[in-house]
Amino acid sequence: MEELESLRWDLRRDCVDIIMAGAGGHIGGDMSVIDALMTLYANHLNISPETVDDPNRDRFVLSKGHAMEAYYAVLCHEGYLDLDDVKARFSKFGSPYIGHPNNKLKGIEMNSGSLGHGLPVAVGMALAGKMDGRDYRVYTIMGDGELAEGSVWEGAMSGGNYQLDNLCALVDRNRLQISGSTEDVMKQDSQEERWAAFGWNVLSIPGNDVQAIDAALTLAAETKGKPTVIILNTVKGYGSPVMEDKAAWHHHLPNDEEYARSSPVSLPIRRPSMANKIANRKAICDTLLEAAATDKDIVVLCSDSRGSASLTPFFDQYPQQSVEVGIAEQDLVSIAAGMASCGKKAWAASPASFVTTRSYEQCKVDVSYSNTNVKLIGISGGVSYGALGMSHHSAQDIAAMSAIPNMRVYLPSDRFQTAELVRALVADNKPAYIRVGRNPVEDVYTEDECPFQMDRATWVRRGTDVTIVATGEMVRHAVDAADLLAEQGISATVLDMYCVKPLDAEAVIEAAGATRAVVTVEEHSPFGGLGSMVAQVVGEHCPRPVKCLSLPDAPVITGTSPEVFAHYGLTGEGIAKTVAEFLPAE
Ligand SMILES: Cc1ncc(C[n+]2csc(CCOP(=O)(O)OP(=O)(O)O)c2C)c(N)n1
Repeated sequence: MEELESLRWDLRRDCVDIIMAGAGGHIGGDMSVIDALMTLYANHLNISPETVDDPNRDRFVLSKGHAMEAYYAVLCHEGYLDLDDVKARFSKFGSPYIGHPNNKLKGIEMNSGSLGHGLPVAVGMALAGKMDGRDYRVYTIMGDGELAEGSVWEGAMSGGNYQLDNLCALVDRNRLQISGSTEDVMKQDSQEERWAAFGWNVLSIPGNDVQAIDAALTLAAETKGKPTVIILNTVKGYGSPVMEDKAAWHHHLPNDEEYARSSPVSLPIRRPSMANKIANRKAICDTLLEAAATDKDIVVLCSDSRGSASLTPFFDQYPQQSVEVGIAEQDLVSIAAGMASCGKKAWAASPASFVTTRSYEQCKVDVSYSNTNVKLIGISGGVSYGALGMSHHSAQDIAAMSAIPNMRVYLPSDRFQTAELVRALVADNKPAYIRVGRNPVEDVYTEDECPFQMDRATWVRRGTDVTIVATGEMVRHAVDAADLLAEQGISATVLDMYCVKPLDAEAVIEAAGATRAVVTVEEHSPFGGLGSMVAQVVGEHCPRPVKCLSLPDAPVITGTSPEVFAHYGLTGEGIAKTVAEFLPAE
């Protein structure tokens, strides 16, 4: 136990160094949970790097997957991974060390990152163990904000129902989530009563006290006839005077001074550069603020996502027209639909990956089929979450949302077009999905010159050799490609197809008809998106060779958006190269 008392500080230092080396991480939640992770691995899990395939091994699922840097520190200490290698490659281009659990790495059982999955997965593992007569135990750790996800309580229900005494859930009750205190965002008290009502054995302990954690885990293993939940009453950012109990440290890269106060080890600091550009999500907030000044029916809903959606100013200025639902994307969409059915103009914002596929049934039935006036804002779309990995990328959203009847799908290219689009959508009363990226983007248009017609593509360039149809952030790259092609004597049309659905087929037919080939560019999987839709139109109305540039049908390589785009040829240069190679001779 004495050894663990000193180890927990070493692990914290490793964790901070991993974050510094990778230029970012979920440092606050790493610090609150690391004592439990360490104690679990050191004293309770019957696994080792040599037994990762043993069918009798204990299983662990990190449900609050964003605490990955803490998990890396523990896995390295336990010999599954090499600390120097993790530090050298965490979050870097092409690295397997992403910001969430990746089960291609030794010792990691399951991928996670989308909150609310760990407990039901752990229930499945525990059930399988019972069926096979094995005596392994299953553990999962969740965040307290995460408990707003309904799927957690579906898991709690089945764990209690099946009396899974081989199952132990731990809740990192640090009382903070992204947008502030859990009790302000979506009340969680009393955790003890909630779990007990689901038939669980409940232990509530000081969650940064190694002895208490160790004793509770022993008690859980001795408890028969029901699963155990350990409520770890922790402090977010525990151990560092600059971080403790501060929501702003949820995801943060310490500056030099903060770093010196967080950890004694010094490392060169790599910070992401922020060019002087504006993210499209900011344009959404500005335009909604403008519209809400005269329209009290506009309501904005967020799922612990108001900061990432740049919608905090709206919540501050119009608290009566703002609704926080906590980390509960399905609830978000259904509540928005219910409000819209009572006359509100509901704008619901959440990461694109979650508001589309996690809430798909709600988008389909409550929004589209019921024809409610809900505008779904998918933020941080495509690969803009970078090294946070596949769980956070939305590479299927265009296909998924377009397949729903009565759902329109828009990907504006820059801030000026975003503002025009939002103004047009405020004025209508039909469902729509708008996807924007996370990062600042270069302008395609100007304040004075942003030609915009609802549901009509914008002709950014008119050419005679090739038609490039692009959407969202890819439009800027398509324009750059057209400029490069012009230097080679190739004349390109660029269509900004911000309206993927309804697709402006007329523009596609006109452009394709005047050129020899069509190239589509999108930040999406190769199937069911812009490329598929354009190819359908071209094939039917004016057959021409079509080349579709997209992300691959495979896990996307780790990297920042620019690195990923460059790797897959989704840049001005890459697109120009493809066009030059692909364009048939005259
Ligand atoms: C389904 C889903 N929705 C949203 C997110 C984005 N997200 C990542 S961490 C986080 C806050 C988590 O808060 P909490 O569970 O309290 O974790 P902790 O404070 O311990 O870090 C959110 C909203 C996500 N990863 N998954």
